[in-house]
Amino acid sequence: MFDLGWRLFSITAVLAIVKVKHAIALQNICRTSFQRDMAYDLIVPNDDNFYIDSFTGLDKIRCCQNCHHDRPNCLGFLYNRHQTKCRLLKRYLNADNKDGHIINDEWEYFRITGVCDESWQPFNGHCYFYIGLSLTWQAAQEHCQSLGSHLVDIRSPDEENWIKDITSSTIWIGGNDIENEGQFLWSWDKSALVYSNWFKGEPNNHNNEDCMVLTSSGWNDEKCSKSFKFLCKKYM
Ligand SMILES: [Ca+2]
Ligand SMILES: [Ca+2]
Repeated sequence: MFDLGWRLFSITAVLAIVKVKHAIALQNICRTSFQRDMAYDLIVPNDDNFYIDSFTGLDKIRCCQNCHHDRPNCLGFLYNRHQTKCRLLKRYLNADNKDGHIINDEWEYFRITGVCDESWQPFNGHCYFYIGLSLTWQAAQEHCQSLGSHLVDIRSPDEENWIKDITSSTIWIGGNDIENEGQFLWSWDKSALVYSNWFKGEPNNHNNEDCMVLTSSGWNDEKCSKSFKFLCKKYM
């Protein structure tokens, strides 16, 4: 009798250890393969085309595991801690998605992380490539597009400071007011500037300036036909 009890205890203990090891492995996957993207927390797109699947009653680790198992289809997930809701995403959230979304501060957004290709430098879920060649704004944008990226958009002071650290002079950035004078948009996704750091007196449209540059003292509008070095940006 004692022997049977001891065996049952041993089996239970082994199963518990296996379970703990499995949980730790899952946590590691979630820590190394996914990154919280605070820029798009709270945003829950209405469009069903964003979602692979939705679950209720899962903890965050299980939600992450489901996304991990459905790679490469699953590019991230939205998790609501209070309602234990999990929504697997087949599209990245970006500024485009700010139309037709619900704002709800209970939702956290996690995206898959990756490693940047050679010559590209990682920062906060994106890869950046400084091109030390001076081109017109349009040619710079086309060059970035040929690399599967776009002329850099700047979404926060942190990002701007990081960009200044890896570039050394005035560079083109990816916004212009070509379509509507005075209404600057990031050209790759046509989104408005949520963050800006214009130099005093800028943008001044001096002799019809429509393309944006980043200088050491702030942003400026410049003639699109001028030539500057530039920085390309893409998602990991
Ligand atoms: Ca202008
Ligand atoms: Ca100007």
